[in-house]
Formats: sequence, structure tokens, C-alpha cells
Amino acid sequence: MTVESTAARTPRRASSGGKRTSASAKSAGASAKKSASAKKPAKDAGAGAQPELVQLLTPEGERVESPEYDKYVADVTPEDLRVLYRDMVMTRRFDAEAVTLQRQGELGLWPSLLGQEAAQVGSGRATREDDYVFPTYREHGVAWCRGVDPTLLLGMFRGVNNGGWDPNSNNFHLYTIVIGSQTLHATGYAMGIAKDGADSAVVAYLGDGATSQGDVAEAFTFAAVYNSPVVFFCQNNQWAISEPTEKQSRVPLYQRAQGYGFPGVRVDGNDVLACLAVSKWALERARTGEGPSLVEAFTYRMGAHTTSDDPSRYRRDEEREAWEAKDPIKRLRAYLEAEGHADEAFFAELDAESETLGKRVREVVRSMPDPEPMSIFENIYADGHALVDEERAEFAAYQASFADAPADAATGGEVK
Ligand SMILES: Cc1ncc(C[n+]2csc(CCOP(=O)(O)OP(=O)(O)O)c2C)c(N)n1
Ligand SMILES: [Mg+2]
Repeated sequence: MTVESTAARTPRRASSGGKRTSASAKSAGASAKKSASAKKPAKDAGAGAQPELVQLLTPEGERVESPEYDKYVADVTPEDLRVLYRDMVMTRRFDAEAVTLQRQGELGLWPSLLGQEAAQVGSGRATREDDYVFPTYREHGVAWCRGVDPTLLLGMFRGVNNGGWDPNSNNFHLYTIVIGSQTLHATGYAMGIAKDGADSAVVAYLGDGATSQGDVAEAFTFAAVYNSPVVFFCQNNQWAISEPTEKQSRVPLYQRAQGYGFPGVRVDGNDVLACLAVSKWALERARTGEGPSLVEAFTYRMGAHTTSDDPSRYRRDEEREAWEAKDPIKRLRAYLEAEGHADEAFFAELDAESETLGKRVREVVRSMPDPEPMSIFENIYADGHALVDEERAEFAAYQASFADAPADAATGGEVK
């Protein structure tokens, strides 16, 4: 059983508040021990109020109570916790392989998710199969939870295709590099869902830097005014390339939501259980007609922005070291061990499984065929477009200008 399937059992259109069943004796999510640093003010990223941080697992892996959010993980079993742990380990291993592949010239570029596994797995596992997800370019952990084969994420970064997967297979949209624009796509999609009368929800991922984009302001406005079933899941990883969050906003990011008229919550983005709980809260709001929410997952980009970036030029090692102590995988492991929910054999098997994944990713990427040059013009517009036709013809003529060009190169590229 997966956490996702747990979510899928939640009745649709269930009225919010007080209707969820209380935790069973063996449900791991309920075993909160002490109350909490949930009320402890977090290190503020902006000026003004000291924000509260929703936290269910401390960095040391101790379960703390949250009167508001415990109920959203009350049905999480030890098996579910192991699934969450596995998701994070597999995702990190995949990501490490991709970085290595880029360093060896097999990929053109790679945006690592290192450090953001809990934010992505917690929110990803909160979604239901019929929900629709609009990612940025860094949501490899969410893709994993949605069941997208990770090797498919690499085609675009190898330059062999323009996307790599069918968004409708897993309700996981293509990666979007144009900062913030996916929040508009998500809001439009959510408006459509509402018009259809479906009770699915939409999740739009965005970064801290993206909150400065006009597209995001428009998406927030439309989502609020149309009361759309969309969750804006902002991973505040403290940096937008070399720009720190405090240069993006005068207030903590989650407080931006208030001005648009919907709630915003800051969650410990390195605590997978808290991210699961807060995401379920936000998704339930969306499903039950309560409209959009903003979740700010307070986390840290442990690596470079992309493999083209060198963070040592703009941030100090001590900052990274401080965040290492809050590692999302270490803290869930500590909790699993303390509660006796996982033994050495589990961790050893997972290590072996993740190595197998790394090997598979490497083999698949290296054997990806080069595309036909003209295929870059495919799948752009459903009904064609004059400008694309012109560019296709120009490129075909260019191809044909080479001495060793195949005889049909100037035909406009009838690519099979
Ligand atoms: C509209 C637009 N402007 C600028 C860029 C260049 N750019 C790429 S990533 C990035 C920073 C994004 O930071 P953030 O939203 O915090 O996401 P993160 O990369 O930290 O996940 C910028 C400015 C872009 N891709 N699109
Ligand atoms: Mg960022």
C-alpha cells in the first residue's frame, strides 16, 4: 500500500472538519509524543512578523504534536512511512546519478533537487491519481511519486527531445523553465476542473524567486477570484540562483497569500510528514470548494542551482552546513529506527535497490538515440503554425546545404 493510495481512499466531497476517523492504535502518524516546536518561530526570511513553522518531526527525528495538522497524517502507517523514506532515498540516488551524468558530458544540464526531497515527496504523496500537477524543472521527487519513469526526465536535459513524457499518462505536466508560467497553466486548468464539476485538485509548484514574477501574481489573483481548486506549493529553498529570498520579499512568502484572500502556511520543508499533512490540508480545501491555498515549504537547495552554477561564489559554506543538520532523509530514518518501524535489512535492501536504479538510469541515458534533426518541429502546435512552417523550411534548406546531406533533406523534413 502506498501513501498515495491512502489518500485515494479519502471520500470525495467529504465535508471538511471533524469528519476524519481518529487514528488507529497502530497508525504511526498518530504517535505524537510532545508538543512542540510547531510554535517555535522559524528564522525569518523577510522583515516583519516571526512566522510559525508547521513541524511534525524535529531534525532529530522526534515526533511532535500539531493540534491542527496531526489529523491529516493520523492514518499513516509504518508501511506508509517506509514508502516515504524509500521515495526520498530513491529520488536522491536518481538525482546524484543525473549530476554525475552531466559531469561526464552525457547531459547538457541538470537542476539538482538535493535537500528538497521531503518537500517534494510529502506533497507528491498527498496528491491523488486524478489530481493534476504542474512542476517547475526541479520536481524530480514529485515525478517519482506520480509514477513517471525517472529516465524519461533526462531526455530533455540530454537534448534528445523537448519533454520526454506524456503529461496525461500520470497527470504530471512537462517541466517548465519559464519561471512562474506554470502557475497560470495550473490556475487555468483548475478553473476548468471546477467548471466540469470534478472534485480533483491541481498542484502548481513554484520557487521562492518565482513569487516575484508577474505571472504568479496573475495566477494568485485569478485563483482567488474564481475560488479555484489549486494548491500553490512554493519550495522556498532560500535562493533564486544567486539571489537570496530576502531580496524577493519584504514579508515571509506564505503571508503573500493573505493579500489575495486565501490562506498561506509555512511548513518545515525538510519534514516529510509535515509536508504530507499540510499538503493534504490544502488539497482537501481545494476538493471541498474552499479554493486555493499557498504552502511555503521552508527548505534549502543543498547543491548548485544547476550544474552550470557555482554557489561558492555567492554563499558561505557555514550556511549549507547548518542545513545539513536538518537533512530530510536522516530525520525520517532516526524516527523509523527509534520507533522500530524499520530494521537494518530494510535499509540495506534499499541501498541495493537505489544502486540498481542508478545503474539503470545510466544505461538508459547512454543508449538514448539521437533524434532526427527535423523532429524538433514536431508536437509544437496541434494544427500547425505559419512561423513554425517557415522555420522548418529554413532549417531543412540548411540541412540540405551539407555535401553529405541525404537526398530528401530539403523536403521540409517528413520525419517518421
Ligand atoms: C521568466 C524567466 N526569467 C528568468 C529565468 C532565468 N532563471 C532560471 S531559474 C531562475 C531562478 C528561479 O528561482 P526559484 O524560483 O527560487 O526556483 P529554484 O531554481 O530555486 O528552484 C531564473 C531567474 C527564467 N528561466 N525565466
Ligand atoms: Mg529558489
